[in-house]
Amino acid sequence: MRKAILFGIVSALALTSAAIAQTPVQKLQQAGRMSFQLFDSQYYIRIGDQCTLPAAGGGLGNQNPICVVLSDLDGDGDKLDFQITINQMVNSIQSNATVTFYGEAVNDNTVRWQGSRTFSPPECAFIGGSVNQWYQLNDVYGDFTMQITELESCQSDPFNCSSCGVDLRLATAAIDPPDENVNYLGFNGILRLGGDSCDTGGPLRACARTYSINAVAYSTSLPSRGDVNGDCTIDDADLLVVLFNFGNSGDGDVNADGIVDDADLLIVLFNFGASC
Ligand SMILES: [Ca+2]
Ligand SMILES: [Ca+2]
Ligand SMILES: [Ca+2]
Ligand SMILES: [Ca+2]
Repeated sequence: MRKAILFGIVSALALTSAAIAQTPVQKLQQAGRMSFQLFDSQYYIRIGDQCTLPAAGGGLGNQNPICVVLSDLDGDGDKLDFQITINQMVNSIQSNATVTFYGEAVNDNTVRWQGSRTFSPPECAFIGGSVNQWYQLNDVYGDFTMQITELESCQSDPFNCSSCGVDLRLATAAIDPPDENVNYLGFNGILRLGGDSCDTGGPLRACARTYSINAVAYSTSLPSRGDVNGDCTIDDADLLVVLFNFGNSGDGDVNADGIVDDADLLIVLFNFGASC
């Protein structure tokens, strides 16, 4: 009997260390959200049939922060995909058409997001700011990689997406000198110069890209540590969810292995009382 109890404790401890060894990418997936902002980044606009003639360039300016929901939109098992509008990508483009970005873990703390969409017929959007023209948008695309750092302490969410704090920070790498083919978002289409709609004005093939983008995001490790009900604290309410769903899947599956079991229970117990 004593031997059995001892064995139980030892295996529970082994299970605990195995169960809590989640990577930053796994923690992000369990959080299921991130607060994201694109800061001032280089851009160019090129014109002509092949979009080879430089027409404009400089700094894009800081874009508004956005609250991104992460889920598994392509069913590959990675809860790293998100959908945003073109206007959320670049605020001067007045289109609510959506683009889906699919995330892939490059390693334990790095995620690469790629997305593209072709519009047929073209998406008609007014571009404000220095462009100030109607635009027939044919393609939108993006490819960027962010690295996750675990913060030493909990901070309030700088972008105000959640009342819970954040302890994961994501950032694109600084690319110096800027490289057009690293970490970019782009738009290809036809400007209608001087027009008052997408059907009037002089058509001009124009391609825009912002590159070596400076993007920062925040998320939280709390759900991966046992905050099942999302109230920013790991306590008896979370424990009850795990116990209530024991043996099932879904709510209470803290380590996202498809089943609510003693591994999840141990994670909650191990982090009991933590909050952020
Ligand atoms: Ca996925
Ligand atoms: Ca994926
Ligand atoms: Ca909780
Ligand atoms: Ca589990």
